[in-house]
Amino acid sequence: MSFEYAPAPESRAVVDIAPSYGLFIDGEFTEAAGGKVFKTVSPANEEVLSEVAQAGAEDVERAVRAARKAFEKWSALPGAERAKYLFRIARIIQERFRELAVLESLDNGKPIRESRDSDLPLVAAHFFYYAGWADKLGHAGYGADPKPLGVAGQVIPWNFPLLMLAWKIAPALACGNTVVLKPAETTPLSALFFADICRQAGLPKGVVNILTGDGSTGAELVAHPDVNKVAFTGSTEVGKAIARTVAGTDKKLTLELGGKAANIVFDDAPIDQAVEGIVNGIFFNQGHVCCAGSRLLVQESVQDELLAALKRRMSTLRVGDPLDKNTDIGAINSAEQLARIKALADAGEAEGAERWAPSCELPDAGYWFAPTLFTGVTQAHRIAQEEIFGPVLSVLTFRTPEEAVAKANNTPYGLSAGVWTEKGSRILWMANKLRAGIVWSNTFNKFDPASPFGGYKESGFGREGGRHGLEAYLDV
Ligand code: TAP
Repeated sequence: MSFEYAPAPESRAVVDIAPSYGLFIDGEFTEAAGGKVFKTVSPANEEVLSEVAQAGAEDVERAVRAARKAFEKWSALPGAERAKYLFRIARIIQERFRELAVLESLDNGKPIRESRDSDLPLVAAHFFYYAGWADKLGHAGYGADPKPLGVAGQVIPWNFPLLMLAWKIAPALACGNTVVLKPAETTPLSALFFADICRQAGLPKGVVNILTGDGSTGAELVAHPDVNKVAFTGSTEVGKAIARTVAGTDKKLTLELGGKAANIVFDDAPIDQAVEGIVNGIFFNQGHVCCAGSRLLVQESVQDELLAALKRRMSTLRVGDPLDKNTDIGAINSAEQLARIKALADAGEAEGAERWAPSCELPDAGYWFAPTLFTGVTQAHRIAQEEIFGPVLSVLTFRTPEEAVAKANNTPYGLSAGVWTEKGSRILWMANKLRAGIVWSNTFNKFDPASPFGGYKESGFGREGGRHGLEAYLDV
């Protein structure tokens, strides 16, 4: 069955989206030098939300130059002064909370409950947290007077547009760097609203510059010779290309790439609690999460009981209108991403895994995918190895903790993992053995600005968040 989706006018009214936006360079919105623009659409109904400028090489040049010029004064400000701006930005984000949450759900497709209760609170928390560090850098463990790097070129993905911006911009500014940030092509709007917030906060011109564009804009930015630091979050493929570009230069690089996390459930785990953790692990943000618990490893003896409970719970999930507070799973971010998810799910079936999804109504227009479960998955299957980045869970089984560790570690990635058991000693043993930057126990997808986040292997290197997140933006 299908139906037509249209956002409720009252929620749409809290955000005023202009028909077009320019690039944000040196404190001003400006057209792209080449005059090119592209459209950004709501993935929930394919409605055009706005037209934004497409930055080219000349715009990258202008933005980097503005950031370089601003660096001199910004880096010389006492940390306490920089902190004032960051605190101000954090407070404005709180004041404009509803507007930003609705905007993010419109442009990205994520449920408003998540942008309201997860993304936006974490965005504000990040600015508050790093504002607190700005005048204490000498106590961060990197020497008495650590220096910033200069101009940071930052490229972010579409899954948590404003949160990824916060993860990148807040520590960079706290340390005294200036930034040029490129948001993803499919979710440029919240970064442009953030530019407006920088103006509202009176941030000196050129300290933050936002260049909307496509992959070529990102490539120009990271290759620019006057960029001192490159920070990238996105696919492993693009991350490798960026590493090649930066190789042989003195640019500092941090990469936060893909993941294929194992969510491991032992037979002594409280089943109902584990089911909630599994659902949150894979269906949060439509599964567009680098640390998503996309592989469920369940101990064989509780497999039947757990899967029955999981299917019951999945049958209650509501897919649809991102602006409806009761929605659990919103729209897939783009037609391309939907095609990727479909192709990998089809590969799962073709390779012999068994596919299951609850019956659910999906809207006619827009990009949608029902929450899906694969059983009978083997380690060689593509759905056990490749990042699907969608609401698709691959289930594998194990008998012993050693087998669970071996299977969990058997992917090219190493970002996160979850362990569900009553036994404290087992949690510690597993956390040591799992090759994952983050290990959650009896919970999943918990984030805190004070806690460092990052991976091993093809999940990238460098840490974001916490004291460790400062290191990426200091000359240490
Ligand atoms: P990417 O292509 O990696 O996009 C991430 C960011 O990099 C976007 O801003 C993108 O711009 C930009 N970019 C693209 N090509 C570039 C280049 N050559 N040099 C510099 N910047 C470049 O990811 P995607 O295509 O959106 O998603 C593809 C897959 O990546 C997904 O299916 C998922 O598996 C994975 N992914 C992982 C993450 C995380 S958080 N680990 C996030 C997003 C995607 P445009 O948006 O304009 O292309």
